[in-house]
Parts: sequence; structure tokens; C-alpha cells
Amino acid sequence: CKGTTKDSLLLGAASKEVKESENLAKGSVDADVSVDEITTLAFPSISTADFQFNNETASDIIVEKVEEFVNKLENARLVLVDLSHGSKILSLVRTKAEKRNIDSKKFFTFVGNITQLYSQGGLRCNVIANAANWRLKPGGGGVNAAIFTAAGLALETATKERANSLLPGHAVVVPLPSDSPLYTREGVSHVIHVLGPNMNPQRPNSLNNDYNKGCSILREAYTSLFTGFLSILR
Ligand code: AR6
Repeated sequence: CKGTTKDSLLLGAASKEVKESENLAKGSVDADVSVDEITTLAFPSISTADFQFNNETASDIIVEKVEEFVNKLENARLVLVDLSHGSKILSLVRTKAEKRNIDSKKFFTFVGNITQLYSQGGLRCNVIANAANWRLKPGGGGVNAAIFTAAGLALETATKERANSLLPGHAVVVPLPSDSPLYTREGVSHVIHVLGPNMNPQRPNSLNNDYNKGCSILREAYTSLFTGFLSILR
């Protein structure tokens, strides 16, 4: 993450800003200094809430995809986030990742609001993923509403510059302007919007319980997400 591209420079700037505010605010967390330089992607479990994808099946796919990508990350790590300690998907993934001996420094689960990971949880995440809708519109509830609200108009504008819609299984990397509150407060320099498979008949493009298609789209979604993250690191 120390390249010379514009995006890499943004990452560096965000990290410096957060470090300075931490010095002033005295972080409540036992900060490991070496961790400062680690670029981190925080991501929610795609499709398992509003899109009603089965948790057990999704957890297999998350662990499979993390295992595939985790060794491609040099000084970077992946964190699966959910709101509550009772999260079923977090506990399923944690158990399965332990069984596969996935390096817990490179991948772990974390309970917290993805828009407040640094300010409330002391966890620096320069990149966050959004479980988006196909129109890439704010609102709609879940993590999408939370991220668009926290990031302000800056994210809407920056998203429109990159894409107007997404196909299921695809992702788009959006550099976050430095005037976004998510950038200044949390140190988030990029949002990666991901569209997962939809099993909810009340939402557009429902797969009507077709888990063959659903699994292949969910795999594709995580591949697009992690590939997008790798593209930021280079
Ligand atoms: N921080 C961390 N995790 C969260 C947060 C948050 N603030 N909010 C929800 N989660 P969902 P989907 C977790 O429903 O199933 C939207 O309306 C949640 O507990 O956000 O892919 C979009 O517009 C779950 O584990 O995404 C789409 O139309 C995970 O995030 C649709 O929902 C994903 O839940 C997408 O549905």
C-alpha cells in the first residue's frame, strides 16, 4: 500500500489523519502500534440479512473465499463485521475459519457498526465494503443505509462517477473524497460496493430459492470484492 498511485496516496493521508486524531483523543483501545501500517478491509456478510441468503451456506462461501485470498495479501487483512455479539454468521465463520487454520492476524471477525469501527471500536479499516442494491442508491436499510448516511453526499457523488448500477456478483471500488465524515472521522479512504444474490421475493431480481445460482453469484461477489481490495493495495 505504499505505491505512488492517487488511491495509495489517499490511503496514506487517511491513515495519518487518524493517527493524529488518536494522539489527541487517546484511543480507548489497546493499540498495537505495528498494526497502524496494516491496510484493512472490513466487510459485512453479503446477502444474509435483507437478501435472506442462508447463513450456513454463506459461511462456507465466506471461509472458502477468505482462504483463497488471504495469502495474496501481504501487509493487509480482512475483517468480517456484524452488529451484535449474537450474530449467527460471525460465529459460524469464526468456527469454520479456526478449523481451516486461517491465520487469525490476517482474518478475524469483529462486532461493531461498520461506519464506526475506529471511533467506537478502535479498529482501523481504510477500506469498507457495502452490501449494496443494484441501483447503488442510498437508503433501503441495512448496511447500505448506514454507510451512505455516515459518508454523506460525498459518497453518492463519488459512486455516480464510477457506476450507475451493479450486476449481481459484481463490485465497484469508490475512492472516498477527503471531505467525507467517514474519511475524516474513521479513516476510510475507499468504499467497495458489492451486489450479492437476492433470495428475498420482495426485492428485485429474486432467485426464487435457486441456490445453485445463488452460491455461484455469492462466490463471484466475494471474488469481486477481494479483487477490488487487492487493486487498491497495488
Ligand atoms: N454495521 C455492520 N454490519 C451491519 C450493519 C452495520 N451498520 N448493518 C447491517 N449489518 P444487509 P443484504 C449486517 O441487509 O442482505 C439493503 O437495503 C447485517 O447484520 O445490509 O446483502 C440494500 O439496499 C448482515 O449481517 O445486506 C439492499 O437492497 C449484513 O450486514 C439489501 O439491503 C448484510 O445485511 C442488501 O441485503
